[in-house]
Amino acid sequence: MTPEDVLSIKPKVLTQKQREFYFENGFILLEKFLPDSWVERLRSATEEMVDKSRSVTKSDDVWDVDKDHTRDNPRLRRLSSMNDHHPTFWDYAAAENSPLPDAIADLVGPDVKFHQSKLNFKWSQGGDEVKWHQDISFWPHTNYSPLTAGTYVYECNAEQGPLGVLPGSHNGPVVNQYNDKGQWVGCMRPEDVAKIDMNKVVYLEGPAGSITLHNCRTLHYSKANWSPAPRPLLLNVYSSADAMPYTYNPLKSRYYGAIVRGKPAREARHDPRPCLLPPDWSGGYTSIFAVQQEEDWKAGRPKAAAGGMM
Ligand SMILES: O=C(O)CCC(=O)C(=O)O
Repeated sequence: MTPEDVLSIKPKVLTQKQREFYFENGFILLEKFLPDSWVERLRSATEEMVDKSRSVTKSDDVWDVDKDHTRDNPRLRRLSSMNDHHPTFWDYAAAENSPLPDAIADLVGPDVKFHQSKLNFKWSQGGDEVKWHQDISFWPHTNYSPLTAGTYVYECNAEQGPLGVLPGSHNGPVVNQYNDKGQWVGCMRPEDVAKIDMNKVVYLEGPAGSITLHNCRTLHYSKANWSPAPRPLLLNVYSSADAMPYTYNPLKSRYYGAIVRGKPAREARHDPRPCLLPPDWSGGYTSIFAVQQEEDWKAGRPKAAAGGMM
């Protein structure tokens, strides 16, 4: 559906103004969108998972742990596909009584498909930055309806590394995310970052239960978290049902491709604009944190392992 088609359908939970803002700017912040009951459920699931991570000694397909992570002092970068690891997360991503998929339907149209999820912790006192990037070339689709919904489980203020977005960049080109050796680094080159007008960047801070929504072409980043509190951000990626991914998806989930609102597509919709391709990740991957720090390349791991499915 085009933005005009989406806008012609009555919204479920967003206002028409909010939808227009999203289409014009490529993002929107829904401050304190969630009722406290959802915030409490998500906090309790997050805390259970942090507790589980105490037995983790090194990063793997599920956990991306900080180098100082220990049983007594968990320090996490990411839990991949959190929806597969705690039922509350999937309820939130898909259930009839969750307001999140309704908000997505208001932006992509009534037929909504789930793509992937991760919980980025950005731990206190040094949780990694996420460098400037666009999401779509991590997981190209036949059209540009995919978007990422971020949920702040706790308050996120300026010191905690909130998401920073460049308004209108979703209408610009798809950027290069390979370094000058032709290696995938999942972020823009420094010389391209230098061209970004930082005065235009909008930081999406908010109280617990706030939702960030950004389009898959929108340029975004987040600074390191030097505050005393971690910043767990639940990230769920969705698209319209007629957007078909066409590269290998290393972020396995039993919910991959699930229709969470409406019905499956009969036809794929194709956007003619080109898209940068990621490497072939069929041999494995780590996470956006590892790939942007070039940890795999530095460790001499092979091409496929140096992926990083967001
Ligand atoms: O965790 C963050 O601050 C940003 C995450 C992000 O941009 C991503 O995973 O694509």
